[in-house]
Amino acid sequence: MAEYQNIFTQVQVQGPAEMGVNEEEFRTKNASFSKLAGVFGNAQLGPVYLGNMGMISLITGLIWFVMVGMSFWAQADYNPAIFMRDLFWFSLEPPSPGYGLSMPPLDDGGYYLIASFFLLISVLTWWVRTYLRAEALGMGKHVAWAFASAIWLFLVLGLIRPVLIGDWSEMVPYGVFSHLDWTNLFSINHGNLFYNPFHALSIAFLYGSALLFAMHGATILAVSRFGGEREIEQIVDRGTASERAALFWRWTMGFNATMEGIHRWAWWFAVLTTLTGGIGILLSGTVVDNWYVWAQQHGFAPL
Ligand code: 07D
Ligand code: 07D
Repeated sequence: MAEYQNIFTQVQVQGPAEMGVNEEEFRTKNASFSKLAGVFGNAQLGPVYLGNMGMISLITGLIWFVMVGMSFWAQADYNPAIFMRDLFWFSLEPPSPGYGLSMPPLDDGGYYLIASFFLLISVLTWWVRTYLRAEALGMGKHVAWAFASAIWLFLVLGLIRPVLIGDWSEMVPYGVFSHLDWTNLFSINHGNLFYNPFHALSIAFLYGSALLFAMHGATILAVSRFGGEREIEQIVDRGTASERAALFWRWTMGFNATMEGIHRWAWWFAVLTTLTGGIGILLSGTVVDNWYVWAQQHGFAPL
């Protein structure tokens, strides 16, 4: 009756809350249960580890968020209806060009730079948190290093490239559509980013990540009736869900990943998306000004 359990047919069993190993002072003391959370993942919520890095990250992240929100609030002329109506169109802009790397007046990017400082601290301390929590659990640091790849692109966009060019005005504005306008303008300013091979690589890894995610997710769900999601117990035995999943791909494509290998594929595709992306952005305006002209010179755009 309760054999085949996936998101549609699952039975949620609930025991006492699992509080985790080594009670630590930085962990909250209580846990609760949510049936809805259980549909998507584990039904137990909490305890959560706070710790120094977590607290610094949350507080500085909140300061950034409130500073951006206060700017939007002023742009709405302190009118709640306008604030809600135009929320996606407000923008906290970086300094105007010309200030170089000096501190501009508060109302011409100075406030933006202070907010950016808090965002930087928030993202970096969250990275340290992922590293330290993994270490505390005796885990590998794979999550932290994957996150570091995203942070690489984030740092190139907002810190490294502006510093190399020597002007804070190169930074990305904080706003829903304004950051899309910035992205579009970046491409136009550098002669169409489609001719940047690192942008192309980044896209291939992004699309590849989606493809791998779909293939792996689908494969495991398709063998969940044989217990395929219990990966470790599956690897060594014959006739298991794992073996069927592998055979499925060997029969359809002539090649199959292993239970370990598929996760390495997924990790590398995701990591390479932002790793190659960051290289592409770093080169734009520093080494290569116009990617279309560059492509013409290198024989893959018509002269
Ligand atoms: C689903 C995990 C949850 C995260 C979410 C994002 C904030 C920002 C702050 C309004 C997949 C939370 C968002 C906290 C609120 C203010 C001031 C991750 C998931 C839900 N973008 N971008 C979005 C960021 C850049 C681009 C959405 C951040 C580059 C395009 C969201 C950064 C360029 C499109 C967002 C960043 C770029 C988006 C959904 C940082 C080139 C969209 C994101 C810090 C890479 C899409 C209206 C999402 C959209 C979108 C956040 C950087 C391009 C607001 C935090 C400069 C083309 N971006 N973005 O789901 O709908 O991510 O935009 O670098 O089409 Mg962006
Ligand atoms: C932004 C990593 C940093 C984020 C961090 C998260 C918080 C919030 C809160 C959880 C996303 C911090 C989080 C603070 C936490 C909560 C609640 C990752 C980020 C650390 N492009 N394009 C890419 C495509 C065009 C342009 C990458 C496609 C046009 C620019 C990707 C197309 C023009 C940049 C990609 C297309 C243009 C990019 C991003 C198609 C505009 C970049 C990968 C089909 C008109 C970025 C080298 C990513 C990059 C980038 C895809 C078109 C501009 C592969 C599919 C030609 C300026 N583009 N693009 O993972 O790396 O981002 O480029 O047309 O900077 Mg592009």
